[in-house]
Amino acid sequence: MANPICLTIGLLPASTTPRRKHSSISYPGGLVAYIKNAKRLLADSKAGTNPFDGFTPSVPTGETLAFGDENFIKFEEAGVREAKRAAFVLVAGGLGERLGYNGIKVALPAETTTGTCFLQHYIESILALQEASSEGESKAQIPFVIMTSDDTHGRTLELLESNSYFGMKSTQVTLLKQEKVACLDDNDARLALDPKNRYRIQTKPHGHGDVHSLLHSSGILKVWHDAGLKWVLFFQDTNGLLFKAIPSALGVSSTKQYQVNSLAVPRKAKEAIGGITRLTHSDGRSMVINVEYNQLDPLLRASGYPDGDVNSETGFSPFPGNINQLILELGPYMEELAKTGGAIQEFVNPKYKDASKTAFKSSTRLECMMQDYPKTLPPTARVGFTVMETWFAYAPVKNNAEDAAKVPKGNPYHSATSGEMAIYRANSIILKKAGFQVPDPVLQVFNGQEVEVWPRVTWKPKWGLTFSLIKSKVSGNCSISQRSTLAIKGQKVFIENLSLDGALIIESANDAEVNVGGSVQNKGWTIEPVDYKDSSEPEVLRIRGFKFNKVEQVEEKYSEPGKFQFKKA
Ligand code: UGB
Repeated sequence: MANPICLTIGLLPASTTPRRKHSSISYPGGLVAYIKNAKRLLADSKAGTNPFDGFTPSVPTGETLAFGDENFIKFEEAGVREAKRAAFVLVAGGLGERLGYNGIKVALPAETTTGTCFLQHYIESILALQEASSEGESKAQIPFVIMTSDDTHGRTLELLESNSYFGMKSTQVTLLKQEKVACLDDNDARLALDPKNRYRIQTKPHGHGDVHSLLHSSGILKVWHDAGLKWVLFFQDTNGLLFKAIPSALGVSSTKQYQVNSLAVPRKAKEAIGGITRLTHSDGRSMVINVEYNQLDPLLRASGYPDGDVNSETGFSPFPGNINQLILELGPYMEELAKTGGAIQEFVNPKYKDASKTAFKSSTRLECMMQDYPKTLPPTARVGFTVMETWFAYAPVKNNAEDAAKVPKGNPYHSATSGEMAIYRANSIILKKAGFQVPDPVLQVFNGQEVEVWPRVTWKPKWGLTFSLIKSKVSGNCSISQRSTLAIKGQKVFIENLSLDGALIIESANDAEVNVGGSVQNKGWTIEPVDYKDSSEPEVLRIRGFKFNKVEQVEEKYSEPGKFQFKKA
């Protein structure tokens, strides 16, 4: 097994950050070793060598959570308690080639009702957890690491600095930059030249698996351990729903004492997310691990499933879909990395020109994946997974409009269109569970994708961190019409007997308590289609295929401390 390249830039040293590091830790054995490893992996790929030789796949069993039931609430409460002993790690070094967006993905609005970008949403969610977790105690500061790459580092830093770290203390945030690796032109691992500068070697990111070696070599894990932290939560750049699943998933980790807990959702066959699989070796070894989406079908076909990756009678693949949200117990994680140095098994995935597999369509490189971490663990390690319902846990923004429109009917689009609509859907369903009357959605097509359009409901994470919290803020007879927009931009906003048909935006300072009720009716915000080819529209709107026309709204702002009543007759 080869070791990954890693380079660390520790930024903003503080109590929970490692000492600043400028030296690069290069690929063990340097370029010579990289090329040697590449030759071996390329030869295996050409020969069609089965990386799972000797292993038989089967469907594993894990914890299944249904939003809002008794079990879920119990795990949410446990998770919130544990959060003060957690650190968060966002892997955000990816180019987002499939999305084709010009900016960094974390700067994209998760939804355009408030325009909150993914990074702001993530930070505000971590801060809400921090607040709830240490209530009544001295405030913990949850550390937040962002793994960047040359493609994303500068713009991520700029986004943070120009927005005052979205309310987080700058000392809580550490950026670790992953190094790129050399691209390869052919099966002999000849180095590819940069098409823009023929005097340079072309490079690309080495994959999200670099995060383990970077955390290890930066020294930050020890700092966290010494500070009494217990959990490290890894997540990806564009999932606007994820933090609805975090408290309960962390609760599962702590209650079940999982050293590794992977979050999963029901998976449609051939969906571009890996499958959580039990692999049992003929020598008796067994592990529960992600099998990446491009490897699952051939593995199944070679193991007595002649149809490969297909849906079962449930309409889903029997293998839960990996959403690459990992919760690791810090102590055992550190012990393991001390042995491996954070090295993660590499792979290569060349796109060949034809069946002879002699030439590539474009250059390739070695990669590694963060979810392969458990591969080196002993069989005694407590490795589990938690399956969540997709509607509240997973709606990534990965595909451009054209590719999303080609996704087979019934499979998720994973586009900016579906990602935003999924947030409104989840929030509407949650409000319904909390007692609101919410009508059925209507179906509309944007950028060639048919999506459910629910009332456009958004709230700040500190308002609705958990289901119990949301329920405590909604009472009486509340209703919202399908064409409505409701944006709750405050913490202590209590909704009682509200009937909303139009647009209502409530903003309040932390020490203002606002009771909202009565009948609000206005022309509201209409949804207008935007053609993704229409260059007169901003890219962030083109990629989702719609925009809001803010015709009329009620907007109330409470910036002073005190108790307030907003009630329309
Ligand atoms: N990323 C990095 O930080 N560095 C890199 O070098 C590459 C990526 P993609 P992918 O949950 O939807 C993963 O490209 O790799 C970051 C899982 O492997 O969005 O195709 C990048 O910025 C798959 O099993 O996804 O597929 C982003 O935040 C499945 O779980 C993250 O890594 C799938 O995600 C993922 O990169 C999914």
